[in-house]
Amino acid sequence: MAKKVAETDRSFASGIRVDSKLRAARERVIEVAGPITVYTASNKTAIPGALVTEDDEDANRVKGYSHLISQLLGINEFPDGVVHYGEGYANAFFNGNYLVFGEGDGEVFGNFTLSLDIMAHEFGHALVSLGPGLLYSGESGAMNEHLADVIGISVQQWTSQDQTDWRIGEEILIDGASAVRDMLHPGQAYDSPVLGKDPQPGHMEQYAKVRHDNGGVHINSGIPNRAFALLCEKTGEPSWGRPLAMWRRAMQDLGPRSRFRDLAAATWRHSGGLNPAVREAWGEVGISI
Ligand code: ASN
Ligand code: ZN
Repeated sequence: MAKKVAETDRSFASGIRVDSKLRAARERVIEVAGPITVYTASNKTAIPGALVTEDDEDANRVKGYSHLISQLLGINEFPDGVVHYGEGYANAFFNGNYLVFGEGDGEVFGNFTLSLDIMAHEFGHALVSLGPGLLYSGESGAMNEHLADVIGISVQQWTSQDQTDWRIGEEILIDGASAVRDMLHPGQAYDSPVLGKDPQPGHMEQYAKVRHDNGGVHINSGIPNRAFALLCEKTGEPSWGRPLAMWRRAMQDLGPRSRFRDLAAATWRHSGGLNPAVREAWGEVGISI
């Protein structure tokens, strides 16, 4: 039943109904193995490596998270996962086929399987590559990053039923204070001697013209991220309800070289009764529709 609710497209428009069965499913997350098949790279970098054993904690978290992600998004097929990638590897990524997780360096970053929104973010990259195929550089790359964050935060907020937490990846930062990104307050996810200061802008006037990071894909994603968060804040709509539905539909209108303004226009076309708020949210980050 819960699965059916999540699978119908209508439910995205009306917001996911959270029935008690679904709530119970979330509480059992660690025990419920979702649709993913998980391998271990055994601290090497060959992908995928070998199938995990049942007592692999990292794999079991990833399996549980795949259940949540597939429930909210109504997805039956899932890319395979790889855990224990590399030695002290402080990142996670989607390589076009596999969702890959490092264990972290143990000093700044903990294990990358600890964060549901990071995993949902990587899964978001899989959706983007199957869908609009946004090129991973410059503005289209930043939009690729943004869409992955939208998927990440929506799964996270739906799971916790907490619409106030806009931070991505706080679970993997060992200092207990920082996060990888803050969608509502780009530029405020971290500020420390080890990490430096979060470079994300939240307005087109601060768009970073840089060469590194594929032309700032993890930097300029702050701009549309803030528009998405502002829309949810202004309307009181939970991210995982109508805003997520709009963004998923808008994604279908995009192509490899789309720009922020193309996404803004597409979300406006799919915004139904929320269109004044959509225009306002994009306007606040310097993108007029
Ligand atoms: N964790 C990063 C991401 O998914 C990895 C990368 O830079 N591709 O965005
Ligand atoms: Zn990413």
